[in-house]
Amino acid sequence: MSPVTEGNLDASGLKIVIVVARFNSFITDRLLAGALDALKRSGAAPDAIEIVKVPGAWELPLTAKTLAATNRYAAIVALGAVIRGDTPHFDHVANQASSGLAAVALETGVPVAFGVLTTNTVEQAIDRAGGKSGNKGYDAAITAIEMADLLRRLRK
Ligand code: INI
Repeated sequence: MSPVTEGNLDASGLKIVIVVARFNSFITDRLLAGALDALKRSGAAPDAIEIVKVPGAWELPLTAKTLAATNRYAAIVALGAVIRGDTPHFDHVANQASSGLAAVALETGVPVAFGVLTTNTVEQAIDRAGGKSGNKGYDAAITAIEMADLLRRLRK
């Protein structure tokens, strides 16, 4: 049997920072609640979780990069809600957030979980922020915990 390495879901001892956009806060507040619920259920100590708020999803990558550079965090959870309007603005913000956050993880080696909703409608966002399609903030936080532990194991 070949050896398999994977991260576990124990957040005890992990310092995690959540960066959350205020834009569409009626959605991102729910994503934040989901992320905090996941971290607490996974054993994170309350004082091991930090929250940083930014104006919108556009600001997430630079903020995540700044936080990653401090070397204080095992993982970053990025939360936002980009909802399509009638202009191409959506595409610019959504692309900046997704490609920027991916770049931060690759450039810094700190895992960045992508909890940014990019939806066509408000209803789709509500469904994914604690509605019928779950809570993507919760899911992102679980992924952050697993990746933090996986990278710790791989670097040993
Ligand atoms: N920011 C979001 O987080 N979601 C959006 O849907 C959104 N739209 O559609 O405009 C949005 N725009 C603001 C953007 O993130 C920046 O904060 C702003 O452009 C200033 O840099």
